[in-house]
Amino acid sequence: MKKVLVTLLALLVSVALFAQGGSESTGTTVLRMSEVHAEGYPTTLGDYEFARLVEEATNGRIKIEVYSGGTLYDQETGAIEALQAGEIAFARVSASPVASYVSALNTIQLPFLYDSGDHMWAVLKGSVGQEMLDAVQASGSGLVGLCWYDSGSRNFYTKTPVHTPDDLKGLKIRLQNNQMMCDMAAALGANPVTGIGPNDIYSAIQQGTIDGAENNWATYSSKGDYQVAPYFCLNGHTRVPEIVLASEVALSKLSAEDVAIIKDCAKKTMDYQIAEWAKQEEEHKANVLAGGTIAYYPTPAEIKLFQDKMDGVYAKWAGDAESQALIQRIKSTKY
Ligand code: BDP
Repeated sequence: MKKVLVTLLALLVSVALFAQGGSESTGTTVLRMSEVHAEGYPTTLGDYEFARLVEEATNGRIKIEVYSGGTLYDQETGAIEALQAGEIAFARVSASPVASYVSALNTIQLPFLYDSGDHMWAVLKGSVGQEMLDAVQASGSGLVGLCWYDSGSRNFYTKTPVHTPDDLKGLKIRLQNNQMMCDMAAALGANPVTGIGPNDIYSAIQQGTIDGAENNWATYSSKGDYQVAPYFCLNGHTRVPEIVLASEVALSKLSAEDVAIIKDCAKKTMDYQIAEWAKQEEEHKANVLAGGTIAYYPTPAEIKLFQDKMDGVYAKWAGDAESQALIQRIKSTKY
């Protein structure tokens, strides 16, 4: 009788494990992914879609756990270093801080480089986009570039109105951890401040550590920053794509087939994320405008005032022949 009970119990346990989609004997691998945005944000939705596709394509052998809201790393540089050390397997970050590790990425996020979102996507979905992902892997940084996500254009938001670069003079503006972006803000007359994670901008503005920051509609809205910096100047100084990164150390522990599945699944989530972005950008715009944001659309002449100050940035960061050739390819990309 005892023997029958034990056998029955063992059977029940194995059925339960099977229902969960994995057990030690089937070798489920759980991989962690870091994300600074909240649940429901377009990038976070992209992360979950990536996790879903990988789990489906590996019949549950690989599970990706998404840690949103910066719960693992509240600064993207922290997530990038964790990828390099193999502490986590994936992170969805902005391409901006990645350029500090893979300098080639600065060229594709130079100020006023693209005519529009369509232009940027024609570039990123074409040969340049793939070459840049390859450049991440070839850089020796320990990072592997999987795919691009949308993040619209970046604009200044402040406690006082900004219409032209003159209005930025002397303002302490939070920038992402990227020297080229700091040079851009300094060229416009602002005092760049780094080291503040995207979830801490609100309190930094409130406490007066900074006078403003720069970002897209969705981040400005979802982080609540519009409540403390109501002036949003749509100067569109950059288009910085998001990038899904993998850790070279983590991938080295998987089979070549599984790495290929992961790369393929990441690419398959791009159109989904881009569509979510487009939808939510409008919703976030409506949200902040209803919440008291004073949006200012600079005239073409005013935009030119911003653009004209970028010569030094281009000379320092894209003066070499390689960057010049890449800029040429980007400028001549049809869309
Ligand atoms: C947002 C990006 C996020 C960055 C943030 C920032 O989606 O990845 O961390 O900007 O400015 O647009 O730090």
